[in-house]
Amino acid sequence: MATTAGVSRSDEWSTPTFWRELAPALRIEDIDFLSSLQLFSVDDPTRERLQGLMRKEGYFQLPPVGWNLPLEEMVALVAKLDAQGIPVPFAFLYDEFWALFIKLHQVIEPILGPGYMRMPDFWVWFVDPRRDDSGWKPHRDKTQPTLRADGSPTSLTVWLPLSDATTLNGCMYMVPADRDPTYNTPENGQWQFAHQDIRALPAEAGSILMWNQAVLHWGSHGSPRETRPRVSAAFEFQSADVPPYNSPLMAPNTVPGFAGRLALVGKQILQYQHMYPLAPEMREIATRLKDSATL
Ligand SMILES: O=C(O)CCC(=O)C(=O)O
Ligand SMILES: [Fe+2]
Repeated sequence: MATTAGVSRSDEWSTPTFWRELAPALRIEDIDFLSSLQLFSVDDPTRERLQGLMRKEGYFQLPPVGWNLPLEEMVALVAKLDAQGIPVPFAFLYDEFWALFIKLHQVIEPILGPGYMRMPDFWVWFVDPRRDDSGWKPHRDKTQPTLRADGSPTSLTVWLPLSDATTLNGCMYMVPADRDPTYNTPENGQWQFAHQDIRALPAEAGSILMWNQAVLHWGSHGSPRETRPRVSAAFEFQSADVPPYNSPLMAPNTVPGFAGRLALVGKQILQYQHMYPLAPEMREIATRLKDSATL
């Protein structure tokens, strides 16, 4: 049932004006900014090391890099969204959140191959340990086969901490592929790993984590002893030579316009509702937004 409040909120949320006023320090459809981003470069030995880690352990982590993006303002925006009861993936209305992933082009391409695509799958987390929040429970991002014969992936998840992710505010945990007896087997729904093989992945703000979509991982439960929330953003990508895992796929150097971003945010809220209780009013808004533009 459409409630009046829901309709007026989704009307308000449908205009860039509302979002520009909410976060004046961030950009929306600043074409000059988006077209002049400096991409990180990766040398040959690093590329080979990362490809090897992705095949062997199923993931890698890189220390903080100089993003040349306003990470603190991005964290402040996510906190503000959360405080106002706005689902935090609305952060992807702002250019800076797309810029993060565009800048990683040369890190992603060697893993997935030329012509790789961005999937319409992204999320943002605000894990507040003071209110007993957790990250996402244990899962594999895909249970169908997503690995080539040599172990390299046809899809991956890029996960970026914008604040420090610690063992007390819900950092990621991983069962490395080479320690997981059911990894890449038809029994991958049964988890048989040894507890000692679980790896904590604390990560400073600005670090880079990437994992293939077959590894088992989760965001942990925070402790109220920690006061700083864990803020992170993730996006998924796939190789060009396998059928789309979701649609619409996007070229990784393009960014949808404001209307397309709104529709994509609506899609995310609906497709990840198994991870969060979704209030009927929010489901209504997400549906309206998803249907508001052709994806
Ligand atoms: O951040 C989390 O808690 C979960 C992240 C995750 O599972 C993913 O991005 O694939
Ligand atoms: Fe995941």
